[in-house]
Amino acid sequence: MSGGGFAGLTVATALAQMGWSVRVHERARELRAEGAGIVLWNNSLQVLDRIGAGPDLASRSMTPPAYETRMNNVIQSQETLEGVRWRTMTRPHLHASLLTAARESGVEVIAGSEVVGATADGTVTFASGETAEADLVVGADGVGSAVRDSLGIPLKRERSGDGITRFLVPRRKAELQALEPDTEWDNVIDFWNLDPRVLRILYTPANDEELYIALMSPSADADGSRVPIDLELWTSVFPQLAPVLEDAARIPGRYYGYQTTRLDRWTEGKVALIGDSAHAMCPALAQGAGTAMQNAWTLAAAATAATDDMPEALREWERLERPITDLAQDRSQWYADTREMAKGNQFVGDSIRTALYNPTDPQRHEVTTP
Ligand code: FAD
Ligand code: 5PR
Repeated sequence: MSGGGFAGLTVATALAQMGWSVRVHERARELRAEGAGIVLWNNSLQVLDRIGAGPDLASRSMTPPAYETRMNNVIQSQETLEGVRWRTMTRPHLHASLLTAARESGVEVIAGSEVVGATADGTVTFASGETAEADLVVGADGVGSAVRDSLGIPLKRERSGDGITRFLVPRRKAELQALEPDTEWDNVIDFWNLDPRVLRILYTPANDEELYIALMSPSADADGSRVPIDLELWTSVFPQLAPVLEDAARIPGRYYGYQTTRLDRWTEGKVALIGDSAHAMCPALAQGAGTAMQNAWTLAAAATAATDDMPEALREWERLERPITDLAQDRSQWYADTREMAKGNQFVGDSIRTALYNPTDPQRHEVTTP
């Protein structure tokens, strides 16, 4: 395994539980998640349940009463997502739950170990100059994947005009309530402003104490995309969020431009790619990590079921599993390009199909609707 992020830890844990001996090589010296908060849906929550990380995570995450969308502070929709499993949480909590599950399953996680490449026959080369042989190599090393690049798989990268800066700050619910008493501050609230200026704040409670906020602006807007944030600008547009923006302004922050990468293929011989290394996507539908964990599970199951021809088993895995990820990637790109999310009521039809998918259901490819 190259990479100890959400994809790498999930596939490692699933494989170990299926009887494999697994080693994760993580470049960073410290095992922890960067970034702020995250939203997960049924497709990844099913996988977390199956690998035993569900209860630990459930105690440190929440399901808000509704996913609300506002335009110029006017409510467009409050989607209660009846019957849909979804949870919000912090990235450090998700990472810690996965790391615990991995270790309890016997996965060996080696920090400070950088992979520089792999070959189709299952040879991995490390920055130290050492090499290792494996029956299966997984490139879960993120959007800049060294494993992917070393295989020379052709890819297309698309950058969007908008981007986002993310923060984890204290909830300050009572202060927010005082400023806007009629608001349900446990909701996810997507505050859009398109006219006269494109500025948006996605407000996501992650648990009782922590709030995830994502501040979006076009990269061409120098003040909107500045870090640390321009507090005066953001509070002038979103005065009801002033208490939490003041906290965010004290954090350095990093502006991240939306991007999508699409690969010709996800596998090469005994090597498979999952997560951002294979299918980095815009965050609109909150499915980057979700599809990473979904594909981690299905890859582990497909590799375990493989008889003698691993490369063929991996190709078949991609053929079966890729369309549902491509769908999320295409829809997310479309939302990022059009900003259609600002209209609300987004979690319907094709935009919720990937979220509802259950990668652990053995019958999943027989029951999909035409
Ligand atoms: P990463 O998390 O990037 O992990 C890769 C790991 O590999 C890292 O630990 C890295 O240090 C390591 N590594 C890299 N190179 C090497 C190497 N050469 N050798 C060894 N190790 C290496 N997704 C959701 O599902 N829900 C959301 O709400 C959501 N919100 C998002 C918001 C934003 C603004 C962005 C940018 C993304 C969001 N995503 C979301 C997407 C999600 O963050 C990613 O899709 C997910 O983190 C991908 O996981 P990964 O394990 O593939 O990659
Ligand atoms: N949804 C989520 C998210 O984190 C972002 C977006 C949508 C959960 C960005 O941070 O559209 O940018 C988005």
